[in-house]
Amino acid sequence: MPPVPARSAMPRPLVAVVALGVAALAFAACASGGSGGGSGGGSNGVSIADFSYAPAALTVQAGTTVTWTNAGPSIHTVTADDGSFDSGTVSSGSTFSHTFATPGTFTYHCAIHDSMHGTITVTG
Ligand SMILES: [Cu+2]
Repeated sequence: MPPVPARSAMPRPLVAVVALGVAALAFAACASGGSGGGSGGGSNGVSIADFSYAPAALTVQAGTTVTWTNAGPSIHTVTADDGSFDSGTVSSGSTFSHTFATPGTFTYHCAIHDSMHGTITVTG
């Protein structure tokens, strides 16, 4: 009667839930891996708003062009700490792009606001 089928049916939904979870994780891993490794253009951006860079730390592959977009009302700069690149003034709504040809860690700051710092890590 009912007791036996009901008990044997219990594990199936649990297995399904676990399978869905694993599938979701696998999908997420594939998605992030795909956007990071493949096309190499267009998807590497840093937003400047509210006196900070977002994300403050970004990792890209060598040869990637990173574009900063000033999404706030104030003017900012994207200035390498070592002077290897400098946007000059980036006004509200404007962008600055720089191509990172060689691997390394590149720290930068806003020349106008001392508290604004960011890092681009370039992998080979
Ligand atoms: Cu600034």
